Amino acid sequence: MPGALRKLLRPPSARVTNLTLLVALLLAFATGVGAVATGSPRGRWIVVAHGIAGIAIVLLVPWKGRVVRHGMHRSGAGRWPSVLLGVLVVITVVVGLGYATGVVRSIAGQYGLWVHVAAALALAPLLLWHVVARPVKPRKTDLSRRVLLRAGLIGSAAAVLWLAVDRAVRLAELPGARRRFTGSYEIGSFQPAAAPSTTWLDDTTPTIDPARWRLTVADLSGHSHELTLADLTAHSTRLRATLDCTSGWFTEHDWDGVPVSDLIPDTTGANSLLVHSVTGYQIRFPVTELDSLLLATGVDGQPLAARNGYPLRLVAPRRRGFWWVKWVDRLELQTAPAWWQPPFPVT
Ligand code: HEM
Ligand SMILES: Nc1nc2c(c(=O)[nH]1)N[C@H]1C(S)=C(S)[C@@H](COP(=O)(O)O)O[C@H]1N2
Ligand SMILES: [Mo]
Repeated sequence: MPGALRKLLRPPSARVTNLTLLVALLLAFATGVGAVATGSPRGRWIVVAHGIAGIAIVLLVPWKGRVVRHGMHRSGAGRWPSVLLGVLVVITVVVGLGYATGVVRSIAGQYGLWVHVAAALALAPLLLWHVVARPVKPRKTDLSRRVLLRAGLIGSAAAVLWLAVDRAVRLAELPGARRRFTGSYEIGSFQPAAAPSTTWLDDTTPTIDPARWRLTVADLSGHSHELTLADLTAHSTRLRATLDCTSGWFTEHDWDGVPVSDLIPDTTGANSLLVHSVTGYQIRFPVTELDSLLLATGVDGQPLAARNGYPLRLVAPRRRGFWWVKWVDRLELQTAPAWWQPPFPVT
């Protein structure tokens, strides 16, 4: 091994190790959130970046191990939360890899990805505390050539390992090889009865009397009109689209319904469309996207099931499942921009 490379691979100081690991964790966290937000193939890179960041953390284990071994000799009040943090990182990484390869797809009846995300969310406050409790002040030398080269080396090694894992999964024909670019697994496509049903947090399927239900369509000036279910089914068209839930599954169907732009031909002055559910769940779309949206009354030639949004649900191709509002009762043009909302629903 050339001397320069050997020098690079020599464990760095504790502070450089800690800072590198912190950067890798922050990258994994940010790209993880990005991975569950993305629904279009253009966002594939963020899912790949997430896998690479996760593997980089694994590569840092030997270096961090040295730091931990030294730290454990000193007893301190902060030890147990730190141990818990370490355990949560290990769980997050192991479950993430189990899910991505398809080796472990569910844990205790939960979708593996859900467990992965829950562990990652639980470790976030601990990580924050961990760094606040022992602040590592960045120094100018942290950006030295050696440190940057080392970071580049770890990043490249992680990328190569990610590719190797990806190839191995394909060669071994593990379930992970059949995933979509978002990392999700297929369930019940073109078979509405076999398709899953879920809610974002704790919404429950409402009981809706189709004879009394109306869709209210409101314009910018507050004027509105109402449509019955029969009004909507009279103008049905078909759209093939994939519902891809952030809990790690997707399902493809032919959705029957009315294009939103047929109901709202004129968006002059508006920036967004608020799509509201009987349950109070709501989400705002940019008006530039209305042409791609469908309000479905049926799926694969059958009426929608209550659990899947009967009588009316939104179909939002290239958006993740949480945008596909179920039990829609109101469409409202607004001047507020579409980004003027939490990045994920809060209801
Ligand atoms: C510091 C925290 C995290 C670590 C260390 C981590 C690590 C990992 C690892 C190692 C994988 C397997 C990747 C592969 O081999 O392709 C993975 C997959 C995944 N993780 Fe995370 N993750 C973290 C946080 C999150 C968060 C916060 C989210 C979402 C909110 C998330 C969402 C995902 C998704 C969607 C996948 C499957 C996609 C893929 O295969 O890359 N992760 N994670
Ligand atoms: N009103 C309402 N619509 C909703 C949700 C919800 O909780 N309430 N959950 C969303 C999420 S997270 C997903 S993945 C899809 C699930 O649709 P499905 O039950 O037909 O599979 O509905 C979306 N629409
Ligand atoms: Mo979802």
